[in-house]
Amino acid sequence: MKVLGACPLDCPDACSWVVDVQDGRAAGLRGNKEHPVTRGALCVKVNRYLEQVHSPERLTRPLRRVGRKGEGRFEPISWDEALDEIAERLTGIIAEYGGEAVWPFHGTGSLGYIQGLEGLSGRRFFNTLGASRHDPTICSVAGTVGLEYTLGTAGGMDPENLAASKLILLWGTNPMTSGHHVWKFIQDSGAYTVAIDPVRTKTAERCDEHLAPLPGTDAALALGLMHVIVGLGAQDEEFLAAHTEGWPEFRSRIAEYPPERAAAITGVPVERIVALGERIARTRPTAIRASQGMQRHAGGGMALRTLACLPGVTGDWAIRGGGLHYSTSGHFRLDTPALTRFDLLPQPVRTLSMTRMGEALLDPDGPPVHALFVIGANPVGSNPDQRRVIEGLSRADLFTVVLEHFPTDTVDYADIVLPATMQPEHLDVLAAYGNLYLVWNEPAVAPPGDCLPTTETFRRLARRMGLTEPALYESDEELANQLLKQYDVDRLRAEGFLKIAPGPVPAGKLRFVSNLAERDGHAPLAGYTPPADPGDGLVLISAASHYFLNTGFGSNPELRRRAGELRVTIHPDDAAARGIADGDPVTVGNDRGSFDAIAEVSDTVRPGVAATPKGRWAKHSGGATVNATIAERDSDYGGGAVFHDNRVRITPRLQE
Ligand SMILES: Nc1nc2c(c(=O)[nH]1)N[C@H]1C(S)=C(S)[C@@H](COP(=O)(O)OP(=O)(O)OC[C@H]3O[C@@H](n4cnc5c(=O)[nH]c(N)nc54)[C@H](O)[C@@H]3O)O[C@H]1N2
Ligand SMILES: Nc1nc2c(c(=O)[nH]1)N[C@H]1C(S)=C(S)[C@@H](COP(=O)(O)OP(=O)(O)OC[C@H]3O[C@@H](n4cnc5c(=O)[nH]c(N)nc54)[C@H](O)[C@@H]3O)O[C@H]1N2
Ligand code: SF4
Ligand SMILES: [Mo]
Repeated sequence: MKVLGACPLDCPDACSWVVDVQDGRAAGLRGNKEHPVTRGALCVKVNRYLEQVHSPERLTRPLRRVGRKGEGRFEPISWDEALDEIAERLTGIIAEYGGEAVWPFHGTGSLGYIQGLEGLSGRRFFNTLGASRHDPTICSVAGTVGLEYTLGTAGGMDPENLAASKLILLWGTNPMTSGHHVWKFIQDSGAYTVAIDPVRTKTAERCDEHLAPLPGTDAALALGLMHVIVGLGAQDEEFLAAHTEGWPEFRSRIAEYPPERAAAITGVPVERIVALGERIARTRPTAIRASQGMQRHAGGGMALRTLACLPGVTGDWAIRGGGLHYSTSGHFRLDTPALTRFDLLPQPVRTLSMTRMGEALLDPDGPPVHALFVIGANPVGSNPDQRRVIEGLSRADLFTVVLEHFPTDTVDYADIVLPATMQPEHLDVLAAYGNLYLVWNEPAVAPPGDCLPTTETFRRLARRMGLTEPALYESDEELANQLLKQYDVDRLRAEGFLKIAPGPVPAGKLRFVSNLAERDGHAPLAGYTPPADPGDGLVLISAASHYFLNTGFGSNPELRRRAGELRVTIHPDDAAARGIADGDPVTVGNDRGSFDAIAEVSDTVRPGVAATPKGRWAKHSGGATVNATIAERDSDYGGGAVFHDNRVRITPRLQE
């Protein structure tokens, strides 16, 4: 039997897949050939997804902690025991401290709307209790807000239209690793491709040209390019007059960034800026494919905001194959409020930011958190300021429940662990953020052991606590129908995917001057905001690993073998200055923390920059990963994280 499903992982592509079920077991998994973006192919990670599903390491029983927090010693218990204990602890905590002492911490392990982050699975239950809100700030919010200021939407262009582009700027994005299906459309276009990335990534290797700016300086580069374009008189006056607001002010802003100044800020040679500016000036349509990488900086929101102005100056927004693609999420008309039901909150509650977990657990601005539910997240591995996160999770008075598939670093700090179903075992719906398809995931097989869908876990917990709100007991099908009111659910379910129609971009006029930004307390005019880490040393970029998905797959034996030992890449000049040779053991650190790695001396990173992949498990890495060095500091817009705005010292590690 073949069953249509969807990849739930935090990846722009949201592949449609086909599960081959034999004797009630998922025996095969392949990409859906019918899906126009998946085109039959998954990826190096998800080709091994069934190894994960059938892994002997998989958590299949509820567990109760028996050792110290962090030790990772547990005993299996029944669901009845687990639910009784959770219900009792929650009731006590809420009676003593109020509902806001409860924090449902949702991560990106699954982006599903029914079981995962996008519908904040379980949120109805938490609303009934009056729990704190959770703001998933860790990934893309700064760029989203920045684009909304300029465009009135973060939706952007349909990436399938990249096939019609003549010039494509791959700006702070590494799709060959972080979502490769878009590359087909880029390849089909035959366009001239330019990678703009401090690191010569797998993507940059494939491009016609590569510019390596200093991290966090992209808006200055964009302004320099626009300076060249306007200097040639290549701005689209008609588009500017009809579809934009604030052009005179923005034109003055551009005038502040002649190529020489942009070169001084970005470290890109002036002649390269001039040449690329000239190329953009004469090439219609030009498209920008940007993604989340470049906005993990103090000025990350502003970077996307200013980048989205560029196709406004050239008029590319009006041409098929022109514009900017960051995320397509803004185009889906999904009724998430119907899923999350924040109207069930008995009173207004505070919001806790995902990226500020250390602060929220140790030094809260408001009442302390006493009960933490970690759902599809691995904050020990993925959050900034690992040492403080661990310190917070180690609090003896914190009651922590972790819903998981694998014994992650975070699981080790749980009081109760609940085993969750994996994608072939439950119903879900995905909306891609790198294309315009909804994808349906039909349950294909029964779960192993005692694993339960997240929805069912919270239905049972609600019953155990005697909650009477009917919305807490609706089935997964009912939830899906409520979410998808605007779409043909029967067709989606039958065919496995459905392309939606995008809204207009820009929505209304493109705003070089944004009232919304001003209202939020930000500069009204788009511009450049420099990086902020005040430390010395090299800027350390910790971007997507080719072999892991955040910390997911982090214990898969074959992927670990292929990823090899943990390396930090340093430019030969920077290595020489520190007496470091290729293959040397080094310590990478700053005032926040440090981790150990092997030096890879290579000019794939520009001078002043070092790179190491994200996603390693602390318990495989001597107790600390790159996230020990990252500051729990907000980016400019939306409280986003600043993973790549991180200065470190790299020193040789003496071996005994
Ligand atoms: N294999 C794999 N795929 C993934 C993930 C994974 O962990 N592994 N993660 C998934 C997730 S959660 C997300 S959000 C997406 C993210 O996907 P991407 O947006 O591709 O994010 P990153 O990998 O953080 O960064 C992309 C590139 O930005 C570059 N970069 C960093 N700072 C700057 C800067 O200041 N300017 C410029 N121009 N470039 C900069 C980095 O060197 C990197 O090559 O990928 C998803 N896909
Ligand atoms: N240094 C550095 N750190 C980063 C980044 C970076 O660029 N550099 N990028 C950041 C980004 S973009 C993101 S999105 C975050 C991600 O941070 P997190 O949201 O913490 O994501 P993961 O580390 O993948 O952890 C997800 C966990 O969910 C589990 N899981 C998967 N599916 C399900 C499910 O259906 N139910 C349940 N209960 N669990 C499930 C997986 O086993 C995994 O352990 O990491 C951030 N961390
Ligand atoms: S991780 Fe991305 S590329 Fe890989 S199967 Fe999932 S959606 Fe497709
Ligand atoms: Mo992300």
